[in-house]
Amino acid sequence: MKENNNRNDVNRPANKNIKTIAVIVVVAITITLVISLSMRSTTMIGAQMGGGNKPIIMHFHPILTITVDGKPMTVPGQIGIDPALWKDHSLDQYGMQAMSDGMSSMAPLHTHDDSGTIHVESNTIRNYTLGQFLDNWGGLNVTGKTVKATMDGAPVSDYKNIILRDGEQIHLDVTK
Ligand SMILES: [Cu+2]
Repeated sequence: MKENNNRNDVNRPANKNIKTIAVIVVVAITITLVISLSMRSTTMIGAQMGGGNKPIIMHFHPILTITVDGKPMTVPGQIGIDPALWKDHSLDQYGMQAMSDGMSSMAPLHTHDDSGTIHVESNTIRNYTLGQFLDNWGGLNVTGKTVKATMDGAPVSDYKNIILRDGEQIHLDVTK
């Protein structure tokens, strides 16, 4: 009995030490995780922000297709990026500013390719309209023409005021 008690007396501090070490290890792992996660998010925000850029907090993709006199018209890529396809600059403050690594600035409403996908990428939560995108592009001449619009297949009377939303399919039918 006495021997057993002695053994327990020896074992107890050993168990305590193991528990203490385990707690230290868990705390150390937690601290390492928290630091690496916060560093990663800092890097990500830094990459998106560049020089004086606010982070992009709104990013979604409506789709625009156009026919002019019955023929499909391509909505070009680089609208709101290529200066030749970036006619209106009144919304520039909500987009990406030019960065020191050579990444060019982008309007909050822009295209990357000619698929009709509009990229809405904004540093501010706010509504954008199709009219704003068309002004920004400056490449669709509707003077003296009739524009019939649908949004997700349903007719829309005031196409310029269509509010851009993710996945929305906008079609403009421009005729003489
Ligand atoms: Cu996008």
